Amino acid sequence: MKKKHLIYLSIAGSMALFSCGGSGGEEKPVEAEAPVTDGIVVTDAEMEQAKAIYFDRCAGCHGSSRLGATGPHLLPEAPEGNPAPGTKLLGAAGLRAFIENGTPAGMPEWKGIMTEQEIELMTRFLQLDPPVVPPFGLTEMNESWKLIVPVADRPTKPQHSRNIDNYFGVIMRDAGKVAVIDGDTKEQLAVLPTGFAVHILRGSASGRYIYSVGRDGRVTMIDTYYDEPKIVAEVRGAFDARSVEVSKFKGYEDKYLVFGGYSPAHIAIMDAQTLEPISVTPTAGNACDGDKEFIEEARVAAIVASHTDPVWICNIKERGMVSIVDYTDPKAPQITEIPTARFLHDGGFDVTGRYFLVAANAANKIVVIDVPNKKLVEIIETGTKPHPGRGANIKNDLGELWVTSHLGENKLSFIKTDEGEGQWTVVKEITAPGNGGGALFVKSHPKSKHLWVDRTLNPDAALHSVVDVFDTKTLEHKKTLTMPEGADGRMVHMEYNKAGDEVWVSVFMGEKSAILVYDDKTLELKQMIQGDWVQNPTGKFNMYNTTHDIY
Ligand code: DHE
Repeated sequence: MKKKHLIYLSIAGSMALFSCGGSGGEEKPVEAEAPVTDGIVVTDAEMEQAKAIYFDRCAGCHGSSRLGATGPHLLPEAPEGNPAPGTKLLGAAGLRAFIENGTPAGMPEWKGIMTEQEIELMTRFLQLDPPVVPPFGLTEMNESWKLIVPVADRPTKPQHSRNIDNYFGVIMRDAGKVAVIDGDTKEQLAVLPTGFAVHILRGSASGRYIYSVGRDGRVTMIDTYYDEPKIVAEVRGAFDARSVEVSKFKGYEDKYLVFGGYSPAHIAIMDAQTLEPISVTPTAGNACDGDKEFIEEARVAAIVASHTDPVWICNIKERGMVSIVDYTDPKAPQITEIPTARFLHDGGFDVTGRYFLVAANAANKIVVIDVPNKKLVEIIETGTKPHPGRGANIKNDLGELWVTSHLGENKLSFIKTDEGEGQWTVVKEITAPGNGGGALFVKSHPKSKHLWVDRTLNPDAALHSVVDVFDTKTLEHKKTLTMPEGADGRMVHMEYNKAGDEVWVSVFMGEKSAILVYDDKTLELKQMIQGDWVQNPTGKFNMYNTTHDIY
């Protein structure tokens, strides 16, 4: 039996789920076929709810079209040659077991986060064919574009004497907001509505603007020259996205912005002063391991901007391609594709800024790219599902080392990046206290003697509510920092201040959200930032460190 459905690829439902305050961007109805399989009934209202839950909770790992990525496919019948069973074979009971308990390989347990009604609905929804994603291109982007303050009407110099370099942009994920905090005084300067579930922030090359990108594909541009930081432009680049960057090469500072779409999967270039869309390049194409497989859903994962060349490095997740995008002609960007490994996720530069290291987390590998020469250097086996964030650069007797944590096991891997014996190999592995993985991010700073790691997705509350600190010289474990009284939730994502003597950690997914500020020397808690505006904080981005890729 088939039934017509109006498909809204919107996030309105998921906003209700998260009790969001921000606006959700536009809805775009299209007619599409959404079959209802005999025996499994999903009403229209349930279909809308299930799509919103899937988009919000599942699409990141299993793909917008349920074709699989970091997680397996979730199609009713397994595609030929795919080892993961079809969802119809798993049935409601099998799907429920996965949803409720997660997996040791990194899928979180959703029991307690999703309600019983939501879990039950998903066990039905996932046995049906996935809904179709409507088109979204330059026309739709232009329609969504809002230039709130034209460049000529903006201040020509800061309206205040604060130290913008030490501003922190902090994502209040479930509120759909970004808070700007003065890192020197810890004063909250503004809490701005930026769209649903903002994922990351990046600083402009000049250090003036903050750009945010959300799961609703909205890019928001915040001007820090105002006494109270203010949104000056916004645009929607896709239905779903995770990454954004600006041009940083000399002569191109703050000129162009690149946006990576998850759904539809494309690279969009915009004017970095106004966010006016300039061009869109779909990322579909062949997989990295030959020309046998054409991949339509080729989502754009991490993006970094080279400081040494006029290029961005865009990572095409499902295809395992690292795309070097030359932005000198933004209307027709030259793209060099480097086949690497699947599925590319997150990464950062080595200490010199010449090499880019990215996790191919389904292959348990780290890929190294020589950016100026647009060449693959090495693909290094590290551990189960490496997840470095942007990684961390430290130095000790083993040399210059870039560090990654792992989602699927308790392991920190240290890759030697400087010349000499062992370059581009794992020269050391260590573990954190306790069992299992769940680490999402590592962080250090050139002025610090410490390496920090979280365990956010570990199922054990005793581990996901702490962060661990290691000595960068000896690589010995120094301290586990436990949840302070007055805060409750999981600890996630560390960020240094500009001076490199403070570390900010978020507490989210609990009863009492907080931003914890630690003294990096003593490892004592200096300050706990809370208030009704601190709602499930996730990523924190220091303006100077983010702009200059210091980690
Ligand atoms: Fe992230 C970075 C994708 C889940 C917090 N996340 C990234 C990047 C990608 C990505 C591609 C790299 C961006 C870049 O550098 O350009 N993240 C995804 C997902 O697809 C996934 C697995 C599921 C999803 O649906 O989003 C996912 N991420 C999460 C979370 O659950 C986190 C902890 C909280 C949240 O936002 O829901 C989370 N991701 C972050 C943060 C960064 C990030 C804080 C930036 C790290 C940095 O220091 O740059």
